[in-house]
Amino acid sequence: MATSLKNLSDYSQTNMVDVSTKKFAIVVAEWNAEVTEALFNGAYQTLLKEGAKEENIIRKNVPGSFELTLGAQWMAQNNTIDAVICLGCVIQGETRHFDFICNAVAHGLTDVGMKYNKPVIFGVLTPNNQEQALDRAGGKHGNKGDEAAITAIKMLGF
Ligand code: DLZ
Repeated sequence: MATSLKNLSDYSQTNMVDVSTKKFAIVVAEWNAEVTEALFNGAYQTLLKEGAKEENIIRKNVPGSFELTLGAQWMAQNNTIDAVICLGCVIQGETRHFDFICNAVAHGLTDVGMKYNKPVIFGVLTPNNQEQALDRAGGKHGNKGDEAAITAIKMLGF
């Protein structure tokens, strides 16, 4: 059975975090914007619900998921940012773009987190089609943007 993080209490062994003191960057890919806007709204609303202040949430757009890595690096290198949430949607198509983009962004975001020693969250959907994407962006399978925000907060309480 699939598992997911919908609430801070899910599987929690992390410490309580004063979310109101934390600063978040959300980097959003513009490809498949209907999906990524829904992911953004989920992440943003979840951060607010958990106590983040509006002025402590910075949004930046990048053209596509491939650019999330550099966008994340530009955010992570700012010492005032505590966590970076990266949101994208790469839909599997006929071309090999899918594998190139997914591999590059997964490795890239891992590297950024390691380099700057702070949470860099992989909120990138990799569905077979748009319908599957929307199911995971506020549809019947929830919103992975919410989960990305919860994951960031949990990592801050590590
Ligand atoms: C080129 C491309 C393709 C084919 N598909 C997607 C996609 O499904 N999702 C996404 O976020 N971006 C896609 N891109 C754009 C790349 O991420 C990138 O913006 C370009 O290759 C330019 O570097």
